[in-house]
Amino acid sequence: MKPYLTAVAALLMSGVAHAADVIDVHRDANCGCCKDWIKYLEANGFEVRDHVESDMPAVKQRLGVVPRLGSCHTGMIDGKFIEGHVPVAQIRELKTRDDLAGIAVPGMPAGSPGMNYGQPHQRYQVIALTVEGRDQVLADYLGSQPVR
Ligand SMILES: [Cu+2]
Repeated sequence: MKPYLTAVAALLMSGVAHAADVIDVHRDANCGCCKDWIKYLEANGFEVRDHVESDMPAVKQRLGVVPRLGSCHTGMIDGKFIEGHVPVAQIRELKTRDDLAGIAVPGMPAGSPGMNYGQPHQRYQVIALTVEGRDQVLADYLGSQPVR
């Protein structure tokens, strides 16, 4: 390969390697923990497009979040939802799973990413919704730590 072609190829490949994954986050204007989750995503290399909404229940319904999995904000990546304070490990897993419609941490458990306000950490699960509409447990956490 000619030197300049090698340089172009290297440039293209570095562009691919560094392209950040984009997450669209829908949230209410007054949600502080939603903003803290956005900061957490950005600190972990995701690019966030922030959408302030006036009717989150309507947004959730439109994006396919079933009420039993509901939390505060709703993220979207590659057409799949990320509901609530989901850790990045499961967001990366979601990207590889075309059998899933989305993932969720229902409620707002203390100690989950973006929910660190000094309360004792709670146990919680990351739950996936399959495209067939079934729940599937992806992970168990205590605060920011996986539990097995
Ligand atoms: Cu929250």
